[in-house]
Amino acid sequence: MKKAIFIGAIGCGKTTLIQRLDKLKITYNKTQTLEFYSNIIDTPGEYVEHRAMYSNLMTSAIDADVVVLMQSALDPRIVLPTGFSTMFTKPTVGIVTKIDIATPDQVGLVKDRLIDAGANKVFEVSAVTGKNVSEFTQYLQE
Ligand SMILES: Nc1nc2c(ncn2[C@@H]2O[C@H](COP(=O)(O)OP(=O)(O)OP(=O)(O)O)[C@@H](O)[C@H]2O)c(=O)[nH]1
Ligand SMILES: [Mg+2]
Repeated sequence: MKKAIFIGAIGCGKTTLIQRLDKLKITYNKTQTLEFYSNIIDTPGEYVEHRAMYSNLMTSAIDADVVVLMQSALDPRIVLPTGFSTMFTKPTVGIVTKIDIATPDQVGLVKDRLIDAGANKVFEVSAVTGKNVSEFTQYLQE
């Protein structure tokens, strides 16, 4: 099982996806600091929204096998700069979240954002309905 670190803007759905993956009760729980789950490191969105906190992400990622960049399909912002993943020197994948409430165009735009940030492969999931979550689980197990 790969150990992953989840990185993405405030509210993009990192914790909710972990709750789904770990079969926990899905409940809103704002991440305030680093949290360690069975094989996933959860980070607060603030770490990526404020560049001064990038160093926290770099330090936290040392223990991970894969960096997972996440963004909500409803969020068209450029949250992660071009080549963001190069600071980690780890395999990097992306996840477009909240596809249950987005249009294909919204999903496509955010997928492009994640590729630009350095994701080599992008999953499109809904943590709420569970759509495509098994593909990501399989990737972690490979
Ligand atoms: N419709 C829908 N809502 C989602 C999905 N994933 C998360 N949400 C909602 O988005 C909100 C924020 O989700 P979180 O998982 O707490 O987001 P986060 O990325 O952990 O946010 P921080 O802890 O602030 O960094 C919650 O109200 C979730 O219910 C999804 O796949 N679909
Ligand atoms: Mg969270």
